[in-house]
Amino acid sequence: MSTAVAAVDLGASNGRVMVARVERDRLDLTEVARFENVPVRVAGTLHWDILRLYDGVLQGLRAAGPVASVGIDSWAVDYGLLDADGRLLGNPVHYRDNRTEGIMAKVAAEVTPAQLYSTTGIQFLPFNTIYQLVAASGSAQLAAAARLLMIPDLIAYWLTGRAASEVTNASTTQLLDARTGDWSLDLVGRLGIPATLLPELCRPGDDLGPVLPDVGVADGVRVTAVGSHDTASAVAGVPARGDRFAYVSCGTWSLVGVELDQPVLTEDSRLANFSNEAGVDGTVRYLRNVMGLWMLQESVRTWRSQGMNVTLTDLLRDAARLPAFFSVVDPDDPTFLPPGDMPARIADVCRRTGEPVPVDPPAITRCILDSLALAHRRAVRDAVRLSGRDVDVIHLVGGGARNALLCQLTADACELPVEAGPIEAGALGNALVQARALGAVDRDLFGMRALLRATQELRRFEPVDTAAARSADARLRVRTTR
Ligand code: LFR
Repeated sequence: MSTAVAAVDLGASNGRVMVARVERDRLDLTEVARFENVPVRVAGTLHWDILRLYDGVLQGLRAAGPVASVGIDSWAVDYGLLDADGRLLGNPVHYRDNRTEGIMAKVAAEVTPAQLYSTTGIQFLPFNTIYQLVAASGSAQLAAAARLLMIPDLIAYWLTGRAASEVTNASTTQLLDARTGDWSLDLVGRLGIPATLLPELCRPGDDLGPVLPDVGVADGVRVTAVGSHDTASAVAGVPARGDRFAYVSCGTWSLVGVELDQPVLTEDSRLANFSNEAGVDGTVRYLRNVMGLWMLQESVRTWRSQGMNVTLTDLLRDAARLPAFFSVVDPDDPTFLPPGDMPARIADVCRRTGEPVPVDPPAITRCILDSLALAHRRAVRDAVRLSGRDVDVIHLVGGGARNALLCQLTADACELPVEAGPIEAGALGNALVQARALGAVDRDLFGMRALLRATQELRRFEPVDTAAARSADARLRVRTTR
């Protein structure tokens, strides 16, 4: 008898509902719905169209057929605010909105970066929830708010009426104490964030209750908390053999790191801007955000808006024919974060750092992929150095696993084999946590990973040409003084 569960996986560019059928030794995944996620700028602020996304989820759940449970994961850091009646106060703001500009410095004046890091262990990214809340302080909306719910928690709340904050995603707020795993009330108090906004925490595997009858999806379906941060589900979905692995969860972002039992809260770790995000089963996702395929997605969007008829297949084919590591940028340059003309920004950065300026779409594509591979190298090496965890292999999961050129370049740059896949690691990690909570599989994280290895298609890339990457890395370090 197999158990069917629905995994809702919301990404920055689209949302998916997948149905997984799980047995002791079997696991298959079918996509039942896919819908666009198109942010909307309203009165100068970039928002998520959350009701459209919720509707996509509902349609997907209706198309899913009978399932025992639903689990929801999405990107991190963003939230909706509810009033005292539980009504949503406006559309959630997109983390790429510029309202958080300059806020990190403002927070640093209240709580030093060293204090903030030793409490939370979270990477300093300008869009973390903590900065979004400080940016919103004094607003009528925040004053009227009774509750804050992260995106997946908000969807779960609409489905069940239960307001809880799942811990893997809660850790990305930069308001959680990395040692206790609870909200840091001290931090919250010092920044003037009302502690009453923060819901009780729940964990992957917790039952959140049945879907409410008036939601209009099949009766009796339960909502189960999963690693509701998509990266937490993706890391749970990494088909690793033991613990000597690094991962690159590669989509809009590349999340690069290792899995640990304990956080690394050292000064060196802070300076390297590494995060200790909460993982499934009490693990620590020790990782750094690398700008990721966003740079390519946004370039493609720019070219199309300029009337160019580009396709990803052609770009990747043409880019693969160009010389490796000829022109590289640091993808972590904050200039690449907001939406807008990406090719122009890449050209500017190249001019600034003395790199050859890539002019046409294939050359720019090549520059992006080479630059990402080098950033993967830096992050893997830093993760190993700072955590003391040795690695023999890199698991590259998520949509980026489709991109053979990026996988090969990552193997070359990291001087390690890359095992690519599953593409749907996030949905698989989401589904396995549900299946386990329902008793359909009886496996720890390593057992779940063995099931993934046995059932999912993986591709292996051995490092071939490592010299070009090494010299480009050395060049970039000098040019960007990283
Ligand atoms: C990936 C991701 C990253 C997070 C970024 C913004 O989809 O969740 O882990 O840093 O989106 O939320």
